[in-house]
Amino acid sequence: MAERLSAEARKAALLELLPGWTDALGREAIERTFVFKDFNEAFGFMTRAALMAEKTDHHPEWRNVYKTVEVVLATHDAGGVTALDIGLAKAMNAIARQFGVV
Ligand code: H2B
Repeated sequence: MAERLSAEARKAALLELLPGWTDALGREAIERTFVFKDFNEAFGFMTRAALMAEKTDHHPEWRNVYKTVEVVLATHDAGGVTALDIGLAKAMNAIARQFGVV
């Protein structure tokens, strides 16, 4: 199983995920809100991210309202943030960039 990152390791990893990802308030998780041009692009992002999540067997908590996608990442099995979350966050940033969201 992937190892839970310490608060310091999490902060260091978050620096590589700027702009956008922050420590979630009140729980051990990281979060980012993505805002796309419209629903079509938001859902396109979610579709690609979902395929990535399935491939890696690591899944986001997320909420979509029209063109906004709120994402929270944590490793439930580990009770915190692991390298799997950092990897998925990086992949999501790359997918969002394909839709022009930096
Ligand atoms: N996703 C996330 N975010 N955390 C997990 O601990 C997790 C997961 N566990 N996806 C996986 C699935 C596990 O339940 C399966 C059985 O591999």
